[in-house]
Amino acid sequence: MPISRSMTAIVAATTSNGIGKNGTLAWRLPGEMKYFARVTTGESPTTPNAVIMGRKTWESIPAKFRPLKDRHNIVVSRQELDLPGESTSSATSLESALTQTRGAHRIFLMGGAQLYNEALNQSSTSTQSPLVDRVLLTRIISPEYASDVFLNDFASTQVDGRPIWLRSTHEELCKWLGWEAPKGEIEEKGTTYRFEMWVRR
Ligand code: FOL
Repeated sequence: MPISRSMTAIVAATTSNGIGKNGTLAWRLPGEMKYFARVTTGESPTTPNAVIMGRKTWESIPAKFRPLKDRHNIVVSRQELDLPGESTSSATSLESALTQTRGAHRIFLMGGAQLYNEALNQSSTSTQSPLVDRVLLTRIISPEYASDVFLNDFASTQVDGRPIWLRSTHEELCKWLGWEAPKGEIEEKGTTYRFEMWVRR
């Protein structure tokens, strides 16, 4: 069965595309985490959004925040999973996870590296509708946190000598979000970052 819906990947990455260390995030940025929660929850309580994540990402979420509230949590694992709560489901592949999102308003892929890279690679080689057609990237500008898992450099992907990912303007990001996100470099506890949006052409 062909996949009819695309997802938005949401990720925070350093300038060398590091996204985590020892099974968790390499930083603690409450303001950035609030952005993640607001974006993925959305503003439409009648039709919640879905968040799709890998098993290791699920396990990395503090137990008290899991399942992520007001969102349909779909966890991808080859093994059958026994998940708590009514707002959770398990899926054995990204494609299968997508078929379980039916009523969702927006669908977010929230990691980790294995799923991000699977989805972003597939979307660059397939002529079909891509699994991921938008990336909400929080670029951690400094410091360069040491990482042991990395996002592929999706932004450099070219097809026929042309980049397939284009960075949107801040205005386009806010329009898509439906609210005004902070523009430019944000400083939080000595860490500098920026909210970006990338879309597939
Ligand atoms: N994308 C971005 N931009 N930042 C992230 O930190 C991030 N993290 C993940 C995936 N995409 C991301 C995966 N890791 C929680 C914890 C870890 C996690 C994702 C979410 C979590 O506990 N979220 C709560 C917020 C709790 C709080 O306010 O501190 C939630 O309700 O979303």
